[in-house]
Amino acid sequence: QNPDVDARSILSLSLRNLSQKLREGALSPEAVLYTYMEKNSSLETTSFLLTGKWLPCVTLDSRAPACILYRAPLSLVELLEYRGHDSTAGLVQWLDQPAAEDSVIIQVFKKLGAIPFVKTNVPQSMMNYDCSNPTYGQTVNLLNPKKTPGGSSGGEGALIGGGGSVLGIGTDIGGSIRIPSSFCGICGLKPTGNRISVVGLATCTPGLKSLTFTAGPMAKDVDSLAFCMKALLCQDMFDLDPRVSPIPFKDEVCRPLGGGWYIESKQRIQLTVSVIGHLLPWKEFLPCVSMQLVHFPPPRMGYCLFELILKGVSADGGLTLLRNFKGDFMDPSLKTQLFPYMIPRALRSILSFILKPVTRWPRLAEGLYGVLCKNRSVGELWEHHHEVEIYCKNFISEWKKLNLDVLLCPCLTPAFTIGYPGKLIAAASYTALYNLLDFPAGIVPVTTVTQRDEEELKGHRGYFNDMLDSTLREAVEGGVGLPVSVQCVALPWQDELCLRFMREVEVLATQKPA
Ligand SMILES: *[C@@H]1O[C@H](CO)[C@@H](O)[C@H](O)[C@H]1NC(C)=O
Ligand SMILES: *[C@@H]1O[C@H](CO)[C@@H](O)[C@H](O)[C@H]1NC(C)=O
Ligand SMILES: CC(=O)N[C@H]1CO[C@H](CO)[C@@H](O)[C@@H]1O
Repeated sequence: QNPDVDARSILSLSLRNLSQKLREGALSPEAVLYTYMEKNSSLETTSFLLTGKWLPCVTLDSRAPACILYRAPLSLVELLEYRGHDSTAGLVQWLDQPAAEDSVIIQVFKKLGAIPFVKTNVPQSMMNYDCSNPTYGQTVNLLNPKKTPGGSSGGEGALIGGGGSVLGIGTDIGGSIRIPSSFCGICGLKPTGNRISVVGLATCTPGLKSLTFTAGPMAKDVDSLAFCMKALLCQDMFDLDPRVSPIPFKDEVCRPLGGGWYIESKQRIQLTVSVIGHLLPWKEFLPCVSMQLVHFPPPRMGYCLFELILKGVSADGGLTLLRNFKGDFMDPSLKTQLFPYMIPRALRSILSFILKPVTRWPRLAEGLYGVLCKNRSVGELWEHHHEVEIYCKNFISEWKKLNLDVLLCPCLTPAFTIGYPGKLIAAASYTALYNLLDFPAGIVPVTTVTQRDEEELKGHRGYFNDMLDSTLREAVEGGVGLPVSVQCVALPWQDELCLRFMREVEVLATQKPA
């Protein structure tokens, strides 16, 4: 109803530029908010990506225009607690329990003048990278409705990818910011743990310590992520959550000097996708303009996946996770994934014993063994945490030997067909590795799937030519035109360096000849 408002130019601004125009009064806050709300409404009808309710965004009139995020409309993953609203993860048990308080991130956003205006959809229980639950339904990938937007922050991925939000906050315990960013062709950063407060973020697996749970920004461009990080890392957040490390954002970081890369480590974890071939030219392309990249195969990936990640996530035999489903419908997307937890205990040991020698499915057997193994004792859990510490120490010493600052590596890409993430939950190890290590890691889209990739995919056998390899092939079939992304990694607390590297990759991706 504002004919003089140029919606397209508003929707094309980065967070930094949008905030600047709002502060200067060059754009009216109402025009910006309503433009985004209108865009959202049109997206919602096609993909169910919102969670039913808009947030009450008119309460912030008193904020001074000097605030850095003055009247910038932002979106939030559903689990971020917002006073007076539910955070349910699509679980019936959690319905009708409105949050008594805003999460720390929301409190800081409000102090900075931002307007959190909408919450977005997640998979039931969050422990999956599809985006479906019986309460709000299935969110689809706007680039191809047969594909999932990824998860768990999948509604964010779809909304931002579709242009319905300039920046959103997602959460990540195994790839939940990075997988939807990759599947939807946007950028996302999983910061180092305890850099951004997670107070007021509900989780279905409280007590899980093997993987670090984080919250971080998702946006169309890397600069918006950096701008949001800089805004959030302020005294207000350090005061509200004294357990966050009070390190302000470093504007000046040297360009990364030493870079490493890997595409496949010839170990059992790596699920090969033919489009990963797109990344090969990158390791040759980067050095001419930017830096030398040296090969860095991550140490002992098979051990890392089965012994550290899977066993860590299942240390309680699935007890805590399953408790959330009591008296609820289980979303079909979760059935394959949660099935092993529902096998009676006695049968589990027998099954994993029988499955072990089945060479046709070596990875499946090992994966099941990791999950089925047991409900471990305290002593065993301590031993597990100790093994994780040793692995981190070794990983860092390998990294240091090569004088690396940053690492370029694959993430799950391109988007999977709806329903497949639950069958390929181990594939999340591409991203979960950096929750285990607690390194900052971000996603940048670099290219798209071509017809030729699709042809080559038909011959994909992987290293094992087993059920997981063929399931992966099916999952990425029919993906021509979908974004292909890479993952950029830095050492803990080097979030700024990670962003700097992501920015360089982003610039190269736009310059790269087709
Ligand atoms: C932001 O503003 C800068 C300088 O005015 C401009 O160069 C850049 O293209 C803008 N970017 C976006 C995404 O609006
Ligand atoms: C886990 O082990 C504890 C102690 O050994 C036992 O009390 C509990 O019932 C077990 N839980 C499951 C789900 O097996
Ligand atoms: C801002 C924006 O993109 N608005 C669109 C909302 O959706 C309708 C159709 O559903 C479009 O006509 C608008 O342009």
